[in-house]
Formats: sequence, structure tokens, C-alpha cells
Amino acid sequence: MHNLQFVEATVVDGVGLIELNRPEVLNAINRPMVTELVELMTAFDRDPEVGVMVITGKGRAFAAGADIHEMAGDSPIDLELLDQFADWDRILSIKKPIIGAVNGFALGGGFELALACDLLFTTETAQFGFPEVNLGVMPGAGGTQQLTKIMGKRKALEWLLTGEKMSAHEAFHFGVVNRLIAPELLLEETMKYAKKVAKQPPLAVRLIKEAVDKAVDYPLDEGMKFERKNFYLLFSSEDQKEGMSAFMEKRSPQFKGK
Ligand code: CO8
Repeated sequence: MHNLQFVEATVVDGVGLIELNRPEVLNAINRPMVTELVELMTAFDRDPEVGVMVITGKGRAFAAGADIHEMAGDSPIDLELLDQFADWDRILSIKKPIIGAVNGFALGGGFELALACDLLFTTETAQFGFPEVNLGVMPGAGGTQQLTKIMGKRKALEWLLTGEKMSAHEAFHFGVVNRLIAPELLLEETMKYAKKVAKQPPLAVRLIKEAVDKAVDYPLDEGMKFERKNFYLLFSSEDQKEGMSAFMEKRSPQFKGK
């Protein structure tokens, strides 16, 4: 169990569970929270006991955005010198799958954190959105880019320009989230799926995520070449020998992550 100031974490059956822990302000993301979050995720990424991560929020929100009180007085020079997105960018380099379990509000920076997850499971009552425009600003941690890549320009702009909330059903309809789950079952169902992934051969999981990430930005022929290299690479792993031998010997494989 890792008990930090703004984030709580534990490992359960190969799943690194991270809970944002500022429920009194709907898990508004302040800078120390980002630092703690990224350090934890980096530690889980290196931990052989962890196969996959789940991020959720304590209380009635996933996260209602960046902490408005903290940033209200910032100047552009403060922001440049703080370079807070250097931390944030490290989330995009995490090799293990990240699953977001979104309860309640995922707004602004909270929606950006959700979009930085590889899969999103959510309650039917969750609400997403980018209210930044109503504060005279705009998303700054990838929101315009990530949402547009998922929904396309027209649909993304529809929400970005008004700051209106997107319902969980709309998010599901447009492929922003994977599954809608009853609130009381959200964490249980997400953990059930995560534990399944945690039992898979870690190297294959890691290289699948890497190849799928390339598909978003690479032209098809480049992506296909990248996929092939990862496919070949897995044939140097003990888990490939074990997985294929186990199939032929009609037994369950024992994967080692090597
Ligand atoms: N920052 C700071 N405090 C917050 C935030 C926030 N983003 N959101 C909620 N809170 C606080 C409230 O101030 C309130 O505190 P207090 O009780 O001390 O007054 C407490 O949380 C509970 O909130 P409400 O009483 O407002 O609860 P409601 O149920 O009435 O409303 C809402 C919930 C609709 C979510 C409302 O709180 C709200 O509109 N929050 C602000 C949402 C927002 O504008 N988010 C975008 C922020 S800007 C941003 O995210 C830019 C991202 C740039 C990149 C950052 C990378 C980290």
C-alpha cells in the first residue's frame, strides 16, 4: 500500500490500483498530485508484480479538472518555468496498460487524464467534458488532440466549443469509453477485467500496447512494419516457447514475463 498525500495505491492480484484522493474538491488535480501520480505509475511500470494499472477517483468524481485555485494567478512565464507537462507527458510513455474507472465527473484535466488511459470503464451516470472555454482558456494536457483523434474534428469541436457535459451514453456511442457499468459494480467489474489482463504474458501485452499506439499516428505500412518487428521479437521470449508448448501439450501455460 502506497499512501501519498493526494493519491492512494495498492497492488491486488497483479493490478496496480491507483485512487485519486482529494474527494473534498472532487479530486481537483493539483501539481503535487500529478507528480505523485506519475511517480507511482512509473514505479508500477517497473514492478514485475504489476501487470496492469487501474486509475479511479475517491468520492463522487473521477477528477473535476486541474485545481482552478492553484492556477488562477499563473503567468505564462510561471507556466513555462514550472514545465508541469513534463511530468504529464511521462504518462504517455507508460508501457503497461492503463485502465480508467470513471465514477462521476471527468472534466478538464480529469477528462485528459481519462483520455490518457488505454481503456475506459465508466458508470452510466459519469459526465465528461472540457469546461475550460468557460474559464477563458482551453485544454492543455492533450484534450483537443486526444478527443479529436477518437471522435473526429466535428464531434470533438461540438463539445470543446461550448464546454457542455458529455453523458456516459454519448461517450460510449462515440467510442470514448469501452463499457458502461452500474455505479455499485464499477470497480469490481474493472478489476475483474484488469486481473484477466494481469494474467497474460507481460511481454506480449506490452508489445501489443506499443503497436496499437503506433497505429494511431503511423501510416498503415509503417505501422505494419512496426507490428512485425514486435511479433518477431516475441519469438525470443521464454513465454512464447512456454505458451506454444503448453498449447501442444494441452496444459495451462506458466508465463514468467521473460
Ligand atoms: N478546481 C478546484 N476546486 C474544484 C474544482 C476544480 N477544478 N472542481 C470542484 N472543485 C471544488 C469546489 O470549489 C468545491 O469546493 P468548496 O466546497 O470548498 O467550495 C468542491 O470541489 C465541490 O464542488 P461543487 O460544490 O462545485 O460541486 P457541484 O456538485 O455543485 O458541482 C462541478 C460539480 C460541476 C464539477 C463543479 O465543481 C465545477 O464546475 N467544477 C469545475 C470544473 C472545471 O471547470 N474544470 C476544468 C478546470 S480547468 C482544467 O482542467 C485545465 C486543464 C489543463 C491541464 C491540466 C493538467 C493537470
